[in-house]
Amino acid sequence: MYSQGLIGANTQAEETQEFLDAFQARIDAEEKIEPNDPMPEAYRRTLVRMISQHAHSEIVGMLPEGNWITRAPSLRRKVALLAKVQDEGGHGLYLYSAAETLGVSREQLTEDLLSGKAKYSSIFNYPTPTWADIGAIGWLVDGAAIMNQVPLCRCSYGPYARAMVRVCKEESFHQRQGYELMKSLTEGTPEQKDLAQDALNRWWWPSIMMFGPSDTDSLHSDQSMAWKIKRFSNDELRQSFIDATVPQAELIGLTLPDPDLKWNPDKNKGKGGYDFGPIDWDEFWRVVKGHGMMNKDRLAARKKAWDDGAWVREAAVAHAKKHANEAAEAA
Ligand code: BYC
Repeated sequence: MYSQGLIGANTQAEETQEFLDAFQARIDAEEKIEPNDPMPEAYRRTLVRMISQHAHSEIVGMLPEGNWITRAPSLRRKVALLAKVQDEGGHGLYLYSAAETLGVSREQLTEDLLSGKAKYSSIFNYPTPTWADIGAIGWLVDGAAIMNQVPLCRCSYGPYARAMVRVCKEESFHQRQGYELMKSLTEGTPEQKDLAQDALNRWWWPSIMMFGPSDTDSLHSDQSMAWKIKRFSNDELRQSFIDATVPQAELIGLTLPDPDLKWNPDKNKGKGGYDFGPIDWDEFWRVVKGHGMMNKDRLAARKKAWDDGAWVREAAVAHAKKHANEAAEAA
């Protein structure tokens, strides 16, 4: 999508009040900011943080589902799961390319992930012990991702916004395959229905946490919304996700593991919405800080893939150099 040739493009500007006001005016006029445009350093850093965190999440997100490819219960399920996991890999590559347009190399982004400096979504630090987890991830995790990412198609930074369009279309397919899988389990034997309920019990709260800390504790939301990187706050998106998902659970006869869940007709400016129970923010921060069930395994898998792939990167560079030399000699 983009070439590494953009790395090093000088987008820095002297951040006078006049420059900052003119930049904000472009944002307010809904103009897209493009890679070579001058931008405040904090805007660039926010995007590198967010896009790289998103890219890492897509790639790490291949691991919990990849765990089940060899054990999918039918050819149809295997093909769908393979396609989904492959899509996530593609999303990661799009997003790394979008981050590279901000002047940071993929090597640097990977180093930041492996050293723990960069984050990836908390949700991928939970294990997938049963086949029903594949349904729960598609339905809930991809469902939450769509809720968060559709507004990102209108993000002020052009490359991120454009990458999101295709990503959201694919996430929509992922969400449907997950929900259809859960529906099939609920229509099966009592044991299969129990598997689906158990997976929902384990994935519901972590999915709710994916949207990030509550608005009162969110560090970056205000500035990111002023820059139109984010269009809705973490709590607004979380509420929309809950409101959309509760009827889906009811339709397939599953119970959400929250005794406080209750329709409130006065919520959402009178449109109605669900009240829900307290979120365990201690658990969220524990997982984000590296102490979830699978954090160590996930990073170890990424490190192994990076180390094992060193020869491929070296060969690609050698091949490119050889061709560049041949082209120079022919000229
Ligand atoms: N996990 O100020 P806040 C997918 C961090 S992939 C970990 O509200 P912001 C999929 C946050 O980074 C889904 N950390 O931050 C793939 C910040 O710490 P730092 C990934 C989290 O950026 C495969 C601190 O908490 N989606 O869908 O304004 C298969 C304070 O938060 C989390 C994206 O990345 C978390 N859940 O808002 C299936 C979407 N939440 O960085 C599916 C793009 C917060 O200051 N990202 N933190 O150290 C976003 O929309 C926003 O970055 C967030 C957070 C809503 C996630």
